[in-house]
Amino acid sequence: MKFLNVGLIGAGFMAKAHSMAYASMPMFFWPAKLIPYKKTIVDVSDDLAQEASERFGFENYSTDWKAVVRDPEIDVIDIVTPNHLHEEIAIEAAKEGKHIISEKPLARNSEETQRMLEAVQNANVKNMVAFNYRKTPAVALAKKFIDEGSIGRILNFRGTYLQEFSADPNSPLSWRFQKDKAGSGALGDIGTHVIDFAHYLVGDISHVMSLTNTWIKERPVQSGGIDKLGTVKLEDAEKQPVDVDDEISTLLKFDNGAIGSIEATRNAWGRQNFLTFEIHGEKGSLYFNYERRDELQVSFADDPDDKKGFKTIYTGPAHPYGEGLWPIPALGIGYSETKIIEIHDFFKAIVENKECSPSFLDGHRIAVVSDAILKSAESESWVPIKFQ
Ligand code: NAI
Ligand code: 4PW
Repeated sequence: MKFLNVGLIGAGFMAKAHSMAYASMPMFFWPAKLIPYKKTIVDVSDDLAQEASERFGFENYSTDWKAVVRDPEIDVIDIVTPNHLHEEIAIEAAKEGKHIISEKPLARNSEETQRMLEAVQNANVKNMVAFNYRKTPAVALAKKFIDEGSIGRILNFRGTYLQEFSADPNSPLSWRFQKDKAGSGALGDIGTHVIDFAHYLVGDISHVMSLTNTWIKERPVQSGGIDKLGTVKLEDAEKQPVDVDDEISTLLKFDNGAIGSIEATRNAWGRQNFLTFEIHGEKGSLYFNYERRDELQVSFADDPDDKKGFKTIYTGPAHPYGEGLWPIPALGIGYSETKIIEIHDFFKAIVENKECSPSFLDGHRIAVVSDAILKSAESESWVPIKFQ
């Protein structure tokens, strides 16, 4: 049995999700040629790091990510810090020859992601960016149908990511609402997941024409600490200006001629994790909503006239990743399963010496599109996407 030692940098929300995935991956996908071992977890204070090591099951803890990146016993660096730290940690980890998985967005902007990409390419280490929603079996099934030609040439992609967690003006000015830490607002935080869907399912975006808005101009400051995603309100704290977008809306043109749109907001009362796509092709349509993530809705042009309309496929053993998940469709795919599949695919790429999907290159391309969306909103014009 071979183990790879993981150094996890950051001990908040995503540390919980990734630690569960490391523990569960071999229970779902067996036999496993490589098994993750939770070696060292890092956070900013001894108390936080020690508590996290006990809670998430790591052998060691540290407050010095540089020492962990340099530790010869560590094989994999997993970056689950706020976005402004991704670049430096990834570049140092690549120099040390570690395989790297980084949370999304890959970094704050495409200049940072370009440098990260060059670092992993120069070091020839495996690299994955954690756009986990594409690992949902129903999304992977949509990809399979598209690749098999089941809906023909794609005409239109319509994607949304709508949440309500920051609709309340007393929802704090945490790191997710600060440009120097996050890079952008709803765009980088959630819009990038939809850009990932668009690239994965349709192809490269060639042009964007976008609008952005910051509806809530100031918020009560949260100094440090994990972002509680709006679950805690700070009514009496000092307020400071918000310098990121609350909402983006963009039209798209794709290299292959398809057109489409993306909307993302964290200010939509009633919407929780409303991550959707609807794709129309010449021979059929597909619809997915993460709030009903066991399901893919499909409609095919050659369905008999009296049976036309969307039908629901509940993903299970017959579908992507079905061999490792639950034995009956609709028993329930959860957020954890998307992360377990992500870690499974990351380790499989290491074992088989193949490219990860999505890789840092994918994360960089998403950052280029994100930068273009901001530029388009500012210039009120179509902006072409230029990958370097
Ligand atoms: P969080 O606020 O819950 O936790 C971040 C942790 O990083 C905190 O414990 C903080 O103390 C620690 N940290 C800050 N500076 C550090 C340093 N220098 N060294 C070590 N630790 C440090 O944040 P969350 O929600 O876990 O987000 C982390 C990353 O994951 C972000 O890039 C975010 O965009 C991404 N994310 C991805 C999700 C997905 O669905 N793929 C979901 C949520 C977050
Ligand atoms: O990436 C996204 C986030 O940062 C997530 O998938 C959901 O929205 C959960 O946290 C935020």
